[in-house]
Amino acid sequence: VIRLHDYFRSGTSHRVRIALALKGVSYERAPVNLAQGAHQDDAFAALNPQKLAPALEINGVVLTQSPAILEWIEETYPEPPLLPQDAIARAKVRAMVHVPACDIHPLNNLRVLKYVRARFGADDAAVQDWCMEWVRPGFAALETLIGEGPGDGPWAWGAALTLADCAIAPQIYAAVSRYQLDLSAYPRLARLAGAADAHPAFQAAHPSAQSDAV
Ligand SMILES: N[C@@H](CCC(=O)N[C@@H](CS)C(=O)NCC(=O)O)C(=O)O
Repeated sequence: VIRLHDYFRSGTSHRVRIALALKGVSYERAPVNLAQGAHQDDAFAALNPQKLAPALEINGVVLTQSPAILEWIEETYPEPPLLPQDAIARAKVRAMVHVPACDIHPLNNLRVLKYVRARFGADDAAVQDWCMEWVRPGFAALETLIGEGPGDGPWAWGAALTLADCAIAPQIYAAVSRYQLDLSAYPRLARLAGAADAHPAFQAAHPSAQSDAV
């Protein structure tokens, strides 16, 4: 049994749901309500000592860190491949995973936003500015990186769906839904988002399609 401990609105969880859906892997969900702090409970800490979603439980073994989980999914379910064959191309796709995973999302995470509110008195407008400060350069870099790839989209690595799309689509969704980011400055990301919206796996993985969505 594969059980995903996640939260509908969690971008890191969203990445994993997309990859599982693209590979056609069936799994159960065990939602963890991050808004209510359920990830701080002992029960969840026993799964992930970092107290962060997602955690993927496979017959009692628990995997954490969504990029590591994406790689496990790719290695365990090779079809359809979500990494190119060539080592340079793989490194470039992984770099596009890491832009949101290492350099955007961590700065916009719930605990960080709570801290800037509590420690520095940031109000809603300041929190939005804070988030956009990290989203904009990350998205601008992704535009360039996508443009340097095989081209002609609609995905980050040309016509091929890759792990990069699993990581980028949730970050776009978060920026647009939470902060009303206008994607017109990022035409390649807008095209990727459009392709994701039309794709059944991305639809199944979408936050609004989850049982705990509110
Ligand atoms: N690098 C980790 C980050 C996990 C993470 O920060 N998850 C968020 C949800 S998207 C979380 O649990 N946040 C809870 C908090 O900040 O208190 C991963 O990619 O899995």
